[in-house]
Amino acid sequence: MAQNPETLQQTRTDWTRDEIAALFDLPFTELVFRAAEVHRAHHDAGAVQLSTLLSVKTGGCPEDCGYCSQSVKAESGVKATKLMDVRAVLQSAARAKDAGSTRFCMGAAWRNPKDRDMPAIIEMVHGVRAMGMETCMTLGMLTEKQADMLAAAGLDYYNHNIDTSPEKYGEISTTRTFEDRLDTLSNVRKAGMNVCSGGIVGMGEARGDRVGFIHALATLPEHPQSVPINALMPVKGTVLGNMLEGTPLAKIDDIEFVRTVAVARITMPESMVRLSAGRVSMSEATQALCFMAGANSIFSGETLLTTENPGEDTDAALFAKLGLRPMAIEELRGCSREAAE
Ligand code: SAM
Ligand code: DTB
Ligand code: SF4
Repeated sequence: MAQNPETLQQTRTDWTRDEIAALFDLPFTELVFRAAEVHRAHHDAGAVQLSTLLSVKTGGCPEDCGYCSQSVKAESGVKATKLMDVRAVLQSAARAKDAGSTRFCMGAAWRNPKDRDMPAIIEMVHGVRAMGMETCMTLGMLTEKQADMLAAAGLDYYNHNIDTSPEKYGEISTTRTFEDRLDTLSNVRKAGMNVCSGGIVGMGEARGDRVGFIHALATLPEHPQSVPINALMPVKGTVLGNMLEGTPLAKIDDIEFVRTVAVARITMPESMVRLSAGRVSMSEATQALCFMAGANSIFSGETLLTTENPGEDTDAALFAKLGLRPMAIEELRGCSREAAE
């Protein structure tokens, strides 16, 4: 059978917006079929990685991201906390490992980490790494020096999302720029860590913004090794939660969400594409289409950072129904930069 050209071609960072728009425009079944081909050429389509999130410092964030429950500007009822104790973080990581997670992602609601926070953060990385899980952190903007410190501590991935297209970005956050996000990604890459960067679909953006969002990721100097695709979790009291409530834009169309996953898979063939926030409002069939279209990781457990997630039993039942298995840690080595070098 003749294969589609995307399946065989080299990984490219020279995608044009027109090419990406043309992928989005394909008939749905053709798009998903092509994405599934690319997926199979680069990954084991029968395995999905389980990742666990922990909010190690919640709320009170000085930034004004319109989607986020943790911004000081949001009236979401999320209580601000201090940075958690290292011991409590490691207990939580051990529970995640017991539940089958191979990746532990720690998030802090900061504009950027302060120097005084770094020793505890580094201890967290050491402790989780010693358990044999992949480590990921998302702590806001990083200087070159902070990125180097985290890399030296052995942090595998740093998550910093571009969230949407460069054009739409100013409507979503005014306290930082799209360029600021790219600068941190560059510091992370230069420090030798894997980049985790993706964004949110369903913030009332146009198809063209989704094209611009994928284009910005797929034309970075290197593809992010990890690409989380979140569906907006509308939170009451946030700018976007309030603005979209009761409108037709309150939930992204499932087919359009799957299209975004498929285009991410085709344009960034080697990356882990993560079906992230928003699964609580997705049917089993929509999630199955996301896996078909190349998503190969989910967040496990009942809570993301502050919002709801399906929970382990529900996901175990879904995996059983679909004949999927949780990815083992040994299967992940090929994705790490260290292994590639
Ligand atoms: N403060 C850090 C930062 O902004 O990079 C890290 C934490 S932030 C909560 C991590 C990512 O979660 C955001 O970039 C956004 O993509 C996603 N996120 C936050 N709130 C969300 C929501 N309500 N629905 C979907 N995704 C969300
Ligand atoms: C990402 O892209 N999604 C995760 C992780 N990176 C840190 C966070 C989702 C958060 C959803 C909203 C909440 O729970 O507050
Ligand atoms: Fe703060 Fe991150 Fe939430 Fe923006 S997304 S308000 S930076 S915690």
